[in-house]
Amino acid sequence: MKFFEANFDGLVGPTHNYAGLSIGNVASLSNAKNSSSPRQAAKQGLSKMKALHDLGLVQGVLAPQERPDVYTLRRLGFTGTDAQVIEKAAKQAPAVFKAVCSASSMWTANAATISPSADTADGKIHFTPANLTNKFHRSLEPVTTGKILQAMFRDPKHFAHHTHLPDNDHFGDEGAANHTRLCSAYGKQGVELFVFGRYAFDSSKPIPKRYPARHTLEACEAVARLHGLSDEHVVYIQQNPDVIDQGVFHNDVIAVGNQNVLFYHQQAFVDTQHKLAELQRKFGNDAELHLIEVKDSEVTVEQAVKTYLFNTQVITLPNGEMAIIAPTESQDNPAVSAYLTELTQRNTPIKHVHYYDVKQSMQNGGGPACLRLRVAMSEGEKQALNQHVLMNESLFATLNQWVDKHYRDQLSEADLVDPQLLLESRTALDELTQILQLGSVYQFQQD
Ligand code: SUG
Repeated sequence: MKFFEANFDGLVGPTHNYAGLSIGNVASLSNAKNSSSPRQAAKQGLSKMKALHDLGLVQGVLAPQERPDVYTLRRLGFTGTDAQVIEKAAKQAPAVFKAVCSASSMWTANAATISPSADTADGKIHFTPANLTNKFHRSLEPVTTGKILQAMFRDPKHFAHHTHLPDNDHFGDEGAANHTRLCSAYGKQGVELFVFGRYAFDSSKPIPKRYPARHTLEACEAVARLHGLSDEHVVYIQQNPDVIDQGVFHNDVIAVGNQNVLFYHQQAFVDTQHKLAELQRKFGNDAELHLIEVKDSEVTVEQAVKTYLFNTQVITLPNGEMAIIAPTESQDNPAVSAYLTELTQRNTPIKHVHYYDVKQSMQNGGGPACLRLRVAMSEGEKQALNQHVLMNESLFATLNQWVDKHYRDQLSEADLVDPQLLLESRTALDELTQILQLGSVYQFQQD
């Protein structure tokens, strides 16, 4: 049977804006208050999806969420019509209001953790939406994320969905951004690598001093239990607290893996040698494991954070060779682009580099890898999922037209208060649920 990895990219929502909401995420803070282009952002994302489809990969679309989130504002005590709720919140609690306007669900690497059927005890693909407790604006995502994932992966014969972990910092879970699966082939049992920032119940362990560690070991262990993974095929690694303090707020800003390749920076982890030895042992000898370590002398952590060298997608092309999907920021930096060119000439499976412009997302700290959620699957599992979310020529054209029809070209902080934006967003999302045949996944569709 044929197995492969599919990527589901977040479609950027109509309220994409720069609000400086993510302490610890250098780009988010440094672009705060800049005006954004939701239309350009959505189109940049669609172009990357189409490019991966054209490279021969299975590519899907994950729908955005409804923003501004007036339901949360009502929970927080704002009353009246939707327009009044928005106006009062913007005036009385501007920071809260900005948070409920964020289009952050676009970074679907944080949507969930997914374990493919080859790894799970019951032979199903398991999904756990991430609770994203560390940032208020992101903690609003998991319920709708769960509904959208269930509308895409409906068949209970193949797909098992879990509720997100308890909403508390002790179980802070940032999803697949801190999870990598290594395997000799997509259909074979793999090793699932969970990376965490801190221990929730042990204060003797190291933690960052400046920026938050969003994800806990205990959250990783809970997801591994829920998914029915065997201890012999799981490795937990702590992220180096010093790199979190340098702006590495998720592990996918400093490491990325695919099949038998782990590409990471020398400073990414705590106890690196010991942990990689465990990984090598659990990976076994079915294939050569390529551990590609980037030294400080080649690329500094600062350069990696600026250029998102590691927030790249390492993908396997239909001919078996691997390609790196990198942002143009990596191409524009001479040291980083020279590194990538040289990497393709080495004796590793990575043979190509492709650069894409996702600047609208990058300015909020989201590179190519943040925009995608990976699901390793078989042809049979692919047939069981909602076919309307899969990218092809026709969906690409339809979604571009949909963006042109509904999205603003420019959005500033002041525009978020316009009650018309909520109506535009709802009209757009209602139409999108018909295009993608998701059913009623949004709260406004249930009112
Ligand atoms: O959670 N930025 C996101 C970026 C997520 C990137 N994802 C991965 N690395 N996988 C975050 O920090 C900024 C929103 C704002 O400031 O307007 C934001 O939420």
